[in-house]
Amino acid sequence: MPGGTTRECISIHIGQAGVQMGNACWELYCLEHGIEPNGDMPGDTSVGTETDSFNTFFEETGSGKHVPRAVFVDLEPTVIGKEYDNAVLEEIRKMADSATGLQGFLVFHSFGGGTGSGFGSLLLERLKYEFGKKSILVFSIYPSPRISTAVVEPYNSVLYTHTTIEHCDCAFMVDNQAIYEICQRAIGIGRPTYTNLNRIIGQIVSSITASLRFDGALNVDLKEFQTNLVPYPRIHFPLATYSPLHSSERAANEANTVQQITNDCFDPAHQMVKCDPRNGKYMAVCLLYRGNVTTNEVSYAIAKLKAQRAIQFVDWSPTGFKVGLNYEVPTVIPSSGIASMQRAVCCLANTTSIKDAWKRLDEKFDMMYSKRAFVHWYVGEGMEEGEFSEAREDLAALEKDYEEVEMEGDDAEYEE
Ligand SMILES: Nc1nc2c(ncn2[C@@H]2O[C@H](COP(=O)(O)OP(=O)(O)OP(=O)(O)O)[C@@H](O)[C@H]2O)c(=O)[nH]1
Ligand SMILES: [Mg+2]
Repeated sequence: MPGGTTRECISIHIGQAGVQMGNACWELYCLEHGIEPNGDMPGDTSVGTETDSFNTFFEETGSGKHVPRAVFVDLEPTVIGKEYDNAVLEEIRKMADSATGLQGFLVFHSFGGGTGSGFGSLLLERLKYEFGKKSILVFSIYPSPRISTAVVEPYNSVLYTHTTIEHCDCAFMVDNQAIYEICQRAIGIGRPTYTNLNRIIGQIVSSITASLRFDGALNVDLKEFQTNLVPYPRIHFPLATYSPLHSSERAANEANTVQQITNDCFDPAHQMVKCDPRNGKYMAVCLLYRGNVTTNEVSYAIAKLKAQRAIQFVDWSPTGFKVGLNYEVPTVIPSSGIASMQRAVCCLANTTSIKDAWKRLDEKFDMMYSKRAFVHWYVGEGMEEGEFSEAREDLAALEKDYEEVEMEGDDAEYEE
């Protein structure tokens, strides 16, 4: 990386889900870069100069320790975040000040948690205000009724989304139910724990950030995710899909060819959010490969996939797949039960079908809100009831935005 500036990324982990996802991600990053738990990195030949790619995520101290550029925040469930945002922001400012070429922020949280949604939206607002031009990418846990959740999660999710839709540039929803089923079906874990879910999530986050942390053949930076994936500011929730994921036992029977893993990206069983892209239209597709993969294999796999499957794009999309290639072989946490693999792909696709996820959330919100159930708790904390209906209307508008994108180009058929 010539020039001497590092394109730093600061990760912010909020609430229980944000913090626990953070643990899984940083554990994996450390393994990938050969960084020991105490911060030593025997393979670092340039201690003191922060120009290697991994320095985007790790800061080097004077004594040669490698410290994550990350802030972890969790609050007691009853605490109102407002008193703490200055302190947290001060930490973030310090990190930003020590950066030479800050790219932006990666924020991790749950939609449903009080801290994850409440403090999360407060912080995003302040980040956007203070670091306006920097990219903000968010990883949001989407609530699943099957995995212990609080009844008010649909409220928190809708309120959070309304407050933050203008303050983040790109957000990846991670549906706990989808990951839970992947754990059961692909990894063979009967009753997955949060640790199991988080390790899968770690693999995906690692793939998305690999091009920022390693030198690669075809690199993608934070801004590029947005420019490639987000055609309209509000339509910024790409669907992530990952392959391969197998248990260590089953892995031996799987070929995991470039063709196979590429095909898997268009199979709902490998998606991080439950929705059916076959019922929607794609606006953009980004394929991030890592490991033993060649550009020729990728081109061939994509051509064959397109010939065999109807992947429907909106009219105005160039229908090309943006490809990222990283030759570093993927790493897995040894005790995770996830088989190690020679190659993997993470597909980020902006598809209108993700509106199904909003629809499900909105319906749950409506069921409770029609009875005004639990609303008094929020009013008691100083919220106005009007904020509920305002947020819900915004989500209805979001669903409509997706429908309009889907209809664009079909106009001719509907006009008199
Ligand atoms: N994938 C995953 N989901 C989690 C984890 N911990 C909690 N969740 C989900 O997050 C939601 C609850 O939010 P939490 O993150 O626990 O809450 P919080 O942000 O700490 O907020 P409080 O309500 O103030 O405790 C539920 O949907 C949980 O299923 C985790 O480690 N991994
Ligand atoms: Mg909590």
